[in-house]
Amino acid sequence: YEFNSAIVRQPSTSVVNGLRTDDRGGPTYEGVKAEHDAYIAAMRNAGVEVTVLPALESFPDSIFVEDPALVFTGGAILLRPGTPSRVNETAEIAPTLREMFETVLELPAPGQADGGDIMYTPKGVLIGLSARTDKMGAEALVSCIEKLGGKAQVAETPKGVLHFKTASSLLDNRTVISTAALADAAVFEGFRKIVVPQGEEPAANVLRVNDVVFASAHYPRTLEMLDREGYKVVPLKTAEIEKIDAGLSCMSLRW
Ligand code: CIR
Repeated sequence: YEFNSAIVRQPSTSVVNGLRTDDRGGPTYEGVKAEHDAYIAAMRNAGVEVTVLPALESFPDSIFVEDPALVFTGGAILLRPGTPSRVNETAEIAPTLREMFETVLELPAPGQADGGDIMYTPKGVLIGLSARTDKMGAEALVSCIEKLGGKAQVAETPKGVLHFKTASSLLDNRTVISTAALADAAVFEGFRKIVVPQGEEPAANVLRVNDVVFASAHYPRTLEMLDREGYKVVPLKTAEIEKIDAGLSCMSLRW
């Protein structure tokens, strides 16, 4: 969670048509843009140099740059997002990554994996299986990560959430925050666990950036809990992006 650099992408006006599993009404472009602007400002405040890529009108979900790629200080991996409308987002971000990283690997077909299912931890990378990340994708990704000198293991994602990190996040080198459904997961054995209160499940997607934790401003019990645990919390609005199943980690690639 110590990052010097990040990539984000401006939302397109088509973001109002972003994918969602449960239609609670679409977000407004202005609302998403305001949340995104505040996110970029918070990243910069946390000491991160942010590269802002231009909006892509033909890809409503392309603001969520975390999904088509995976980055490490030593290289990047181009992923194969697990939903048709997002597959070609990889080709859109590839030139930027090839410019910024010397080593860029590609997840081989036909496996699929979304970055939202991937969590970096000091014990290695965790890859959650989900509707977007299949076994073939996860296993091929383990090999790619090993080629970059890392290690990885595959985990299950609880039913009913989009991504592994919709329900869990790394808070520090020994602590994860998660929903109750994921708290007992074998892959989190050995970690200290903070469980979000019932009714605040979306709050499990936080983003630790250097000294601070970005957390959704809409879940007061979780904010209080993080504060009590001694984390420096930066509350950020997520009401609009949540309408299209997104949280705080999705909006950047960090290294
Ligand atoms: C999607 O369904 O792909 C987008 N509407 C939300 C993606 C959220 N990404 C993430 O959590 N990494």
